[in-house]
Amino acid sequence: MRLTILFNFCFVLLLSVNNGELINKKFPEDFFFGVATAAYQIEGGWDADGKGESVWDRWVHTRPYMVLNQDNGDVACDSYHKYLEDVEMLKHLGANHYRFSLSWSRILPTGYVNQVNQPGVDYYKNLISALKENGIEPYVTLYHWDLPQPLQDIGGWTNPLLVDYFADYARLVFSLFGDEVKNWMTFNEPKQPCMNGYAYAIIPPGYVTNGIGNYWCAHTIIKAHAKAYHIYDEEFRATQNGRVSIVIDSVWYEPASDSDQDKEAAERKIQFDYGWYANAIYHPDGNYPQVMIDRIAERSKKEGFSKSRLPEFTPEEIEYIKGTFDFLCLNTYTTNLVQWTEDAEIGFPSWEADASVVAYQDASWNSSASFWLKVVPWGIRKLLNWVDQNYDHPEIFITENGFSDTSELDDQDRINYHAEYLSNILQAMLEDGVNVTGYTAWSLLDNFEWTMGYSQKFGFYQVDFDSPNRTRTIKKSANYFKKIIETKCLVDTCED
Ligand code: GBH
Repeated sequence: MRLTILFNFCFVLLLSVNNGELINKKFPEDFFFGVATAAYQIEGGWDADGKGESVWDRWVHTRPYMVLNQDNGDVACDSYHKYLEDVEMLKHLGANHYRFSLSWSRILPTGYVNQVNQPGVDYYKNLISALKENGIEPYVTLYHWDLPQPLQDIGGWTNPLLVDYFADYARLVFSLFGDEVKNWMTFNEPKQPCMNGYAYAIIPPGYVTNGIGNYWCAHTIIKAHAKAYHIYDEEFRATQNGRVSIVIDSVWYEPASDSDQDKEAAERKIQFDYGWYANAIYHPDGNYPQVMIDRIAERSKKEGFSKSRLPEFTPEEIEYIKGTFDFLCLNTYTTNLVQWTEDAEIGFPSWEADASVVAYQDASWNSSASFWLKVVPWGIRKLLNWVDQNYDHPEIFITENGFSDTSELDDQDRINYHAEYLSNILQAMLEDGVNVTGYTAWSLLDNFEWTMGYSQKFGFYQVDFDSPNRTRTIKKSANYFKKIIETKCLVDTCED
């Protein structure tokens, strides 16, 4: 009797998830499980071996108070020097793929293509070879927010010239790494730099241009993505046979009540948030969502502008941008509730006023260490269904999903998060017919969490940021994730 209790107790500890709520079916054998990072958040070596200055370097060096505890990414996890240790960790996990980003200014110190930094190229060549030797598929993002400073000095993403400069960079990296890299993502979460950088001024370039600059930022990025896609199509696809996409993030927006008004508001919000970037690329008709076009045009007119603050795509551009993805890459972490409200008064233009809805989180939802990240596992299933239905049943690859704490090796809450989110993903696949082919946990290791510095930890591995060695230590969640990758099963035993 005693033994049984003890056994059961250990059993529960080992399994370490509330099995009752988890689906006991298996993920398909060819499902991809991996982890993600981004260059500025892990590499360090900010000026090593000829690397140029990025907007993040400039930001943390000139306005250190803009990051919690004045942390910066000068050294970060020192992955520029310790990437082979990272590969060892990936091997331990049994990761099928590793999603990382290229630092544009490590490869092109000025941002322009006239000057290539060979040590930077070699760094990525070595990383990619080490991954391939170990059977880990590289999933490479070209832009995870670290714009070369010289391109900011000509206006950054509000300058349409960046379409061509990004295209030059894309062509170069396809030619350099495309024999090995078969999965490309042009941009990571463009909404984040466009909103936080061009509207809220909490990250570089620190502009307060809400309602105008953020719309131009998005406009340039969407066109730059499309151009890079076409370059791949025309110059590389035939010989390299890879695929290209863009990573767009969304939270799930759940109507706060059953009322038609709240439902309409929730739909409007996801169109203003996700559809803003996604519609032109993923929707069979292309272009911005009609609700954005109409509302912003109407408000701009009332505000006294001569035309809409939302830039227009020409009919040729709509055709050119539409369908520029080979699979759909989605980042998602959490859910918001949405309530209908009266339209904001005409006055100060902003994206929020243009949308005019109330979004909030339920105080009863479990928290992470990040104020915005509440644990709402059912939200991911609803979001997957929304994407499936709105964009014609695409192949969806989850490129980020994860949970923050404040550094625990016994990170049970992270285990529960991934288990419960994965369970809902599997239900979306098996019960709703959504075509999900991969899951990428954020993150391999604790890293520089932008405005929050090193205070919020997302890793399967802990990093000691006080030690010059940046010592990595495995967390309990790493072994849980390893087991999922091995067995394709979230619980102790799955039905076959
Ligand atoms: C992802 O963004 C990023 O791709 C990744 O780099 C990041 O580390 C990870 O999530 C975890 O955050 O504190 O007001 O600045 C997810 C969306 C956008 C959510 C920025 C947090 C910060 C809000 N994130 N947001 S604020």
